[in-house]
Amino acid sequence: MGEGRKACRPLRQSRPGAGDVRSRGLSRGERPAARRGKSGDGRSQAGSLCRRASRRAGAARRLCGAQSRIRSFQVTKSDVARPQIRPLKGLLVGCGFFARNHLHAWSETKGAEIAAVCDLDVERAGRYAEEFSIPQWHGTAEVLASGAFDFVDICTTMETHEALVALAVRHRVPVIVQKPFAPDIDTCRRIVANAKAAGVPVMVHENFRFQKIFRRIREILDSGEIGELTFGRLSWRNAIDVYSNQPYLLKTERFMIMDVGIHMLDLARFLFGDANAVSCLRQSVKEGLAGEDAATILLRHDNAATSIVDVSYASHRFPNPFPQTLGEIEGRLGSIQILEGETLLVHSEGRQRRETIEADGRNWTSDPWTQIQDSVPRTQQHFIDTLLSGGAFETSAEDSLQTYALAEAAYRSAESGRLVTTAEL
Ligand code: NAD
Ligand code: 89Y
Repeated sequence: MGEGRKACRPLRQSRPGAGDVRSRGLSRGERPAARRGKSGDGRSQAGSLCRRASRRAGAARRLCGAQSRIRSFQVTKSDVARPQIRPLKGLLVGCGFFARNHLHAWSETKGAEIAAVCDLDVERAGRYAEEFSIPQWHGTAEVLASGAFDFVDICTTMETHEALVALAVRHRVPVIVQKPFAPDIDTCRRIVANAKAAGVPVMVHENFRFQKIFRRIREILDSGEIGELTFGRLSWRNAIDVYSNQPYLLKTERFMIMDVGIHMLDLARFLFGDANAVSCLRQSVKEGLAGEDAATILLRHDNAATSIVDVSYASHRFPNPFPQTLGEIEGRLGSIQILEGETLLVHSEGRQRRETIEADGRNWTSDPWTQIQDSVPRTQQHFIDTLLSGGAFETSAEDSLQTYALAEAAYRSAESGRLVTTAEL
C-alpha cells in the first residue's frame, strides 16, 4: 500500500467492521478506549460523534496557544470524570516497538483517547489501528493540520523529534514526546525555543520517575526520615538483548547514555536534586556497536550531594535484573537501599525496615517488562491532567533541558577526560 493520506481513510470516517468491538469478541474490560465510548452515557454513537466533532474544533482552538490560554480550556479534572465531557483526542505518531505500551496505556488514561495513529509505514499504522480498534490511520503526521487533535503523542526515535514537534507547534497541538529528546543539546534547545515562542506545551515522556517504587522513595525523602541527602547511586546493569526489539541501537553513536542513562539522570534529578558538574567514562563492551553500551557517571548536585549513575547492557547476572534500577541513597539521618525484587531497605533511627513496592500488573503487561509498562499510564495521565489543569509538567521540555545537559556533559567529559560543568555547555 502507498504512503500518505490517500492510502488512509479520511478523518472522522469509521473503519468498516470495527464499529462494534463486542461483535469482534472482546469483553468490556478488553475494549480499547477509542471504541469504548468513555462518555458511557448510553447516547447513540452517531450523536455523540457529531457533538464531539464540534466540541473538538472548539477545544483544539482553545487548547493551542499560550499556557494561559490552556488554562482557559475550562475542563477540570473532575469534569473529565463526568460522563458528559468528551475525552481529548490524540494522534499517536510512530507505531513501532514501544508504541504498543503507549496505546494500551492510553486505553486506561482518563480524559483522553487516541483518535488516530500514523507511521511512515502506513501498513504498520493500519495493523495497530486494527489491533487497538482506532478509527483512523495515516502515513504521515501532516494530518495534524486537520485541527482534529487536542494533543499528539510522538513515539519515534530521537532524530525525528525536531521536525515532528515543529509540525505540532505549527498547528498549535500540545505534545508529549518520547525520550531521548533529540540527538544533541542544540537541537533540544531549538525545540524548546520554538515551542515556547508559540506557547505550545511540550512534555518529554520520561516514565522511569513514574515507576511506583520511585514515587514511594520520593515520599520517604519528603518525609525527612533520612534527613538531608549526602550521596546517591543509581545502577542499571543487565544483559537484556535490547537489540532484537530496538535494532536501531546497534547503529546509534550516542547509545547507552541516551537510551537508559537519560532515565537515570532524570531519576537522579528527581530524587537528589539538580546537578551542575559531571565526570564520565564510557565503554563499548559488545563488539560491533557504533556507540557505548556501558557508562559510569559521577554527578555533583547543587545541594552538595554526590551521586553515581552507572548503566550497562553488558552485565551478565543470573537471574537477569532487567528492568530494575538498583542503588542507594544516603542522608544525614539514615539511608535507603534499592534492592532486587522491588524492595526498599530503609535505615533510620538505628533500625531497618523493608518495603516491597511492586508495580501494578495489568492484563496487557508481562514480565520482565511490567515495571516499565506500569509507569507508562501514570506518565500519560500526568500529561493529560496537567494539560487540563494548566500546570507545569514534571518533565516539561524546558525542565528536561537540565536532564539533557547532564547527558551532554557526560559525553563531553568522556571525550575530554575532565569534569564538565553544565554552565559551560
Ligand atoms: P521503533 O523504531 O520501533 O518505532 C518507531 C516508529 O516510528 C517506526 O515504525 C517508524 O516507521 C516510525 N516513524 C519514524 N519517523 C516517523 C515520522 N516522521 N512519522 C511517522 N512515523 C515515523 O522505535 P521504538 O523502539 O518504538 O522507540 C521509539 C522511541 O521510544 C525511542 O525514542 C526510544 O528511545 C523510546 N523508548 C522509550 C522507552 C521507555 O521506557 N520510555 C522504551 C523503549 C523505547
Ligand atoms: O530503550 C530502553 C528504555 O528506554 O527503557 C527500556 C528499554 O526499552 C530497554 O532497556
